[in-house]
Amino acid sequence: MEATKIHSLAEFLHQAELDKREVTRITAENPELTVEDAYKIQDEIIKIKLEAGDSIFGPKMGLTSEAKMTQMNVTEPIFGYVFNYMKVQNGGSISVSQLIHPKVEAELAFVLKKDLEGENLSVEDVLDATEYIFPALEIIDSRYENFKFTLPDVIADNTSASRVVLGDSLRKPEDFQSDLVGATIFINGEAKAFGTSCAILGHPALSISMLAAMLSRKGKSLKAGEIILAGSLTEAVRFNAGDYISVKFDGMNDVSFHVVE
Ligand code: 0L1
Ligand code: MG
Repeated sequence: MEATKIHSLAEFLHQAELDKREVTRITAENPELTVEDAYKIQDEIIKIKLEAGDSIFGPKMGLTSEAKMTQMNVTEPIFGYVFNYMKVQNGGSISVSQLIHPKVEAELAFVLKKDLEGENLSVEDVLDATEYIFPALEIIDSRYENFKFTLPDVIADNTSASRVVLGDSLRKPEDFQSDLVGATIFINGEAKAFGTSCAILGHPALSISMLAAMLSRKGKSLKAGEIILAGSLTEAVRFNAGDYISVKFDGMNDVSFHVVE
């Protein structure tokens, strides 16, 4: 796909986020769009945001559950980037009027103490390079009508990245050698979704390994100090103004936010 087309599709999706407006998926008019083109559009959105003064918080993995991969007919997850403007304080508020049709996922985040590079890294390689693992909530907000998209659409749309709430319980990687962590999403005190860390590609460290592999094919690597969202333990749950979202993770403090108009 031509560079001018890549740029105009990136502008289109970036503007949809700024306008908080859902748009028709870009493959409807561009059915030839490949996964490679889609990552170029994502790169262009990142460039546009950086030029506008935004800064990257860290990478995120998406479609890490078997259910989502089967639904999208893929064998590999996808990745995108969380920006600093997307960060929300634990216990803080998220305004739905700033978003389109947000959903919340219970995730685990990794902080690296060493650079990670290459293909086929084992769970042990990843844990050995990890400083801490901590709970986080990802708010996804596809810019597409009714959250309906194909794989290239969602990659181009920076994997629906929208907001992130970071928990304050830092766990040592040793705790994740064999432990299964569960998480339950409560909305206004009612349990809405439950899942375990096993839902993230069998083990969240394998998600980081896959990210390292996907980046290494692009000549990139993961860096010490980087915070990475490994993927969701649960399905994504829609929320509305007036809701209070609180997520209980085994052995860690709750992560929560209020939803305001
Ligand atoms: O973070 C995720 O797993 C979501 C990736 C994009 C798919 C979606 O928006 O549902
Ligand atoms: Mg996610």
